[in-house]
Amino acid sequence: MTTQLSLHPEVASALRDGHPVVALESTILSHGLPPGRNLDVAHRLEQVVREGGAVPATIAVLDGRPVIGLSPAELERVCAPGAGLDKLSLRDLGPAVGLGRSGATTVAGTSALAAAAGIGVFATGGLGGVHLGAALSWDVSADLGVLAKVPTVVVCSGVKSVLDIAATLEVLETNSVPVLGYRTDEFPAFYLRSSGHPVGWRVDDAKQAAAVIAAHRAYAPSGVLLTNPIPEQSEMDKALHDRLLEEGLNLLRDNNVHGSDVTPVLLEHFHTASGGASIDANEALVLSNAKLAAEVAVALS
Ligand code: PSU
Ligand code: MN
Repeated sequence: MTTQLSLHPEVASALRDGHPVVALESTILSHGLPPGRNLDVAHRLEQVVREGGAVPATIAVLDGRPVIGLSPAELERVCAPGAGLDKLSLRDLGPAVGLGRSGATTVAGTSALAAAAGIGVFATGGLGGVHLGAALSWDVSADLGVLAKVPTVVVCSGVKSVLDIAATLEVLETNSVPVLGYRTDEFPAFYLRSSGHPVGWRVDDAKQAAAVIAAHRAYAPSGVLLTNPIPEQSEMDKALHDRLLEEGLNLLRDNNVHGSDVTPVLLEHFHTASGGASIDANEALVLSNAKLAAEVAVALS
């Protein structure tokens, strides 16, 4: 058993030379998107990061090895139908590595491994947050607590509207995580551009974002949330979105879905019940986030 990170040679040399690197997560591939579509998205994400002038590092744990920068064969393995990978938050990394298991990393797991590798910028789709009814269920994603402790910039499209957005923003404030809106004054709601909740600060280009991030790092140990609304032409129809959300919440309740299954079950309902429209939206927003993350990584380097 080794706890050492397994860095892709290209990622290792980029980090050594101070070239920009962007981390990408694997849970969105294994648990968030259907097989068939996920591998295509995985490739396009890496391509967008390269076109932006940075080196992509998709992160997962394979056979007990924390891999920073999956090879093409490893990407295929993570995206394979029936890959049966566990969903690894930060607390699961020790067990997965210690027991030689394989799993896809969430925002929490990916942020921690990226920081350990010296990668400061990470792109994903949606951050985990405070679930509706959390006052009773205590279901608050570890993503929030991890952002409080690791200095990673997470570029995302906010959190899904299935979460309690107001409460999520409160927890981010408690944890001293600045929330930046990229060309917006409102916190984005994943499939929709706006949530009605204001962000603390707005930045209008990658240079401004980098200046804020560099200054934040001088004073605080926490990460930064850079929120980027889904591109206008890809935004979901609001009425369809609201209907799927209500159905999805009923589905969770009727089937007694809890814990780490909540997010994947809900996403799956959106994907099937929208006839794939939500997959197109998901893909568009995560690609847009990867592009922005590369710009920010370049501006920071
Ligand atoms: N939001 C999405 N798609 C996803 C996730 C979130 O729209 O795939 C994944 C991310 O990996 C995130 C995790 O870190 O779900 C949050 O899970 P939980 O709420 O169980 O902490
Ligand atoms: Mn949870």
